[in-house]
Amino acid sequence: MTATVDTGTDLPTNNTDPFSHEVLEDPAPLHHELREAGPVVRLTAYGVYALARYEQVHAALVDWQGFQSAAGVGLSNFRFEEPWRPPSLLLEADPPRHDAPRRVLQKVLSPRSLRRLRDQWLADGDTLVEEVLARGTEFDAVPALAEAFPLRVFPDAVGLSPEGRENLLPLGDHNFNAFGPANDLVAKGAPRVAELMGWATARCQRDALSPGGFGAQIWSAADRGEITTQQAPLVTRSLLLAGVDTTVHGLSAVLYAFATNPDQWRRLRAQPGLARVAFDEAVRWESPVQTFFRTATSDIRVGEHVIPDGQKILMFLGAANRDPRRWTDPDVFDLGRDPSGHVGFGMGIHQCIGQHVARLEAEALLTALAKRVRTIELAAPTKRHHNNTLRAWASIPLRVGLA
Ligand code: HEM
Ligand code: OVM
Repeated sequence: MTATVDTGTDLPTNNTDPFSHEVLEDPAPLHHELREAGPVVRLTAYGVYALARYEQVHAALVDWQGFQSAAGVGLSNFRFEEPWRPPSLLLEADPPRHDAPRRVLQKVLSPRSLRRLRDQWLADGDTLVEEVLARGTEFDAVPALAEAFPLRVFPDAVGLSPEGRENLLPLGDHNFNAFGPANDLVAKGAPRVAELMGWATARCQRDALSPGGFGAQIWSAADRGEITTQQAPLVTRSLLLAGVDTTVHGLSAVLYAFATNPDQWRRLRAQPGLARVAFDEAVRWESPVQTFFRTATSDIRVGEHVIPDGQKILMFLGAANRDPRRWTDPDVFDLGRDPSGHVGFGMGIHQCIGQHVARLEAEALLTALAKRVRTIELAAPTKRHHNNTLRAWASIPLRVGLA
């Protein structure tokens, strides 16, 4: 027995690079190793700490006082490094600065505020599915559905002007790469950063946003004094950076899940009201946002170890969402389970503010598909798209049988 605190001398270590192409292709083996190694693991490749078990990931997400976001939720530590862009007023802020932008965006994206979009989005789902099926019963679900649907409904809902919308996916892809290390994926996006961020910043100004949309509502909140007019474009920017690629890969995930689990597709068709549960189960199962970092605000105890003040902690949301300590048969996509409590949208004060938007998109697309399509199967091998943060698809070739 001793009163001295263990400073981590017997901390388990892992020297795998979680952002290597091998891990991005299939993160499951690393996730398993990290969960089994202990409640906290040192990642020697980057000199950071890692949490991969559900209990510790959840605990870190809800402890914003101990695990801060304002030093950046990527590998870069804003205490020492200049952020590559002005930080997000939501994602990369701690209370009290987080509070006002959060309140404003929460209201703009609330289930109540989304009700006026519902009928239109459901109709848009039907239209898109008709258009795709009119071209044939074999198609790549990534461009044809997972990209096409969010791009059809979301930019209009924001009130984004038409020019430059093709920038949204490359911009989001780079933004999510930039939370990782400066590897080849970041280098690939670098040549267009200034152009893409310049475009986004211009599109977030008051006069560029059409009346009634999410963007205009953010500006109205500024007029009411709920945030400053300097903050309005940055809050709007969060929609453009966080609102497209996430739903594209969330929809890809649920479509892949159904293509590879025909019994679950039959179940959805018998009970289309399961569309939202199905989407949440897919977000648990695939975790389209795989990781985010936090920074320790003091020496923080995790299990029998201490993470020193200022250290970066990588939270593996995808590993937590398949932790057998928390989930029965975690690798099984099952509409019969209750996926609530998954950390695929985060947890606590930063929990995804766009989750109702994402669920409405999924509901619209899945119910439209369930009406017209009796069977879904893979028609050719799938291809992953590698991103430092997103679990993403490049291609999901499908063959469907019509109802
Ligand atoms: C926050 C995932 C869709 C906007 C988050 C967080 C996660 C997440 C894990 C927590 C970040 C943290 O704790 O540091 C997802 C997934 C989505 C999705 C998996 C789709 C399946 C969206 C959409 C929007 C959006 C559609 C915008 C309309 C945001 C914003 C934050 C956030 C602004 C920061 C909130 C804050 O820090 O208070 N999201 N997201 N997300 N999400 Fe989402
Ligand atoms: C933001 C932002 C950007 C990317 C992701 C995100 C998942 C938020 O700029 O607020 O949440």
